[in-house]
Amino acid sequence: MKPQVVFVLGGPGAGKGTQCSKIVENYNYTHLSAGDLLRAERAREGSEYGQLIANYIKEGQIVPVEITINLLSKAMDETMQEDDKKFRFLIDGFPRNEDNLQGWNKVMDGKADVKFVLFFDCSNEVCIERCLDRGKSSGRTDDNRESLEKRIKTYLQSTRPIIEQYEKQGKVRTIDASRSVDEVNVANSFHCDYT
Ligand code: UP5
Ligand code: MG
Repeated sequence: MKPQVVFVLGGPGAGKGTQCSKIVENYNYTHLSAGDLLRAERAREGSEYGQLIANYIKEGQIVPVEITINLLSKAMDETMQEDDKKFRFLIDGFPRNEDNLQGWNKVMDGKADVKFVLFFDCSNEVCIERCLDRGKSSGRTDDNRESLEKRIKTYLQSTRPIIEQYEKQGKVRTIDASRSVDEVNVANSFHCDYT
């Protein structure tokens, strides 16, 4: 079975990871966060990309796609090898720019279907507040005001145009992400796939 993919996009701290965990509880999807995979690779002993990834993340820049796509496709392969019924994926935080999108198309074209993009729509102010609040305990090197300004800038300059491209194809399902964790309602976006 070909992997069926939902891209999950939105600003830093919009709640992508939080809501993906809830989706996984209710629907048969596997959550793959590109950011989490990159952070794990950064921490992996002997990784040739550890320092590069660390620098990009702190600067709010987007890691070259060759690195990210390798991690994503490996994670998808491993999941499907373990259980061939696990072919639905939430790919969280990717594709973030044109380089990401082209890299995905080059490697995954014909091998995976992108069903839609789940877009977590949230103001920059709310995004920044959430990340600063999380920064008190997260230990993330990019949950500080300086990195956050860069992350927001990268999001507006590079990621929004990708969302707009998918919008033109009618593939975006928008979620109001500014509400509380329990009020953010992703159910409608998924129910229509199961009817
Ligand atoms: N929270 C969540 N929902 C809330 C709600 N409704 N109301 C109130 N609070 C809410 O949530 C963030 C915080 O807000 C948490 O404390 C949560 O409890 C609270 P979370 O669910 O973690 O939000 P999320 O959107 O996942 O935020 P995250 O910080 O993960 O978003 P980013 O997109 O910035 O981070 P990511 O990990 O995807 O990427 C980090 C960096 O990695 C990038 O900046 C980039 O440098 C690099 N990267 C790449 O280079 N390439 C990639 O493909 C991916 C990442
Ligand atoms: Mg996240």
